[in-house]
Amino acid sequence: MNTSAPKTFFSLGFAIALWLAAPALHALPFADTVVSFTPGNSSFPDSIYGVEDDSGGVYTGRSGEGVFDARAVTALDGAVLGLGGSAGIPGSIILHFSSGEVVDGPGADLRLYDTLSFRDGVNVEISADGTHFMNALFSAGDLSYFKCSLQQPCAADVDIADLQLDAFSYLRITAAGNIVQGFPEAYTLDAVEALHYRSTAVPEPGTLALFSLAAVGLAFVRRRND
Ligand SMILES: [Ca+2]
Repeated sequence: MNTSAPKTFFSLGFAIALWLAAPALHALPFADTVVSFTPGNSSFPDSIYGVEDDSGGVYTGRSGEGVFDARAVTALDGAVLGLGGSAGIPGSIILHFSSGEVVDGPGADLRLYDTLSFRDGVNVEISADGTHFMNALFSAGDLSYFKCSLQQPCAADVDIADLQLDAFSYLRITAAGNIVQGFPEAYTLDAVEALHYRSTAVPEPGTLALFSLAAVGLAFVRRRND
């Protein structure tokens, strides 16, 4: 009697179920919502904040000097928002993870991506409620380095291990330290990624069904192997 065929079938079913469920479980958690954006003041009347699109057609939002579009900072695609702020008030943006929160894990927990030219200075504050923020990172930047790109992003990492906050879903990014002048001015943010994340979203029915299928398949395979 050939018993290998059913086993193979259920193993395959289990593998497919896991494969289908994986994208839903491990979708890259980028900050997906812009709560507010306050452009900085510029010492150059014609070189201010705005969106620079170097995505090669991937980004479909608006771009240009003096333009703000939330889509520029909610996907890692080579489209960036220059916050502005070479004179007076530095530009500042508040972002939110709407379906979960960043938590503490080994090493860095949050990563900012600057993918355009200069390694601009930046200050990062985090908040659990969107109202009370605490300092989490200051990076002075380095304007002698100007090779930040989508292929080789300039990352700014935040580790919350030593902060008195176990989890957060809001962050405020403010131009600071060394600020480049000229469009797009100051810190050029592409996207913000959670490296350690706890989802608060309810799994979709489809995902649950796939898990059930996987569990049944696994139980069946184990029984046959006993
Ligand atoms: Ca982007």
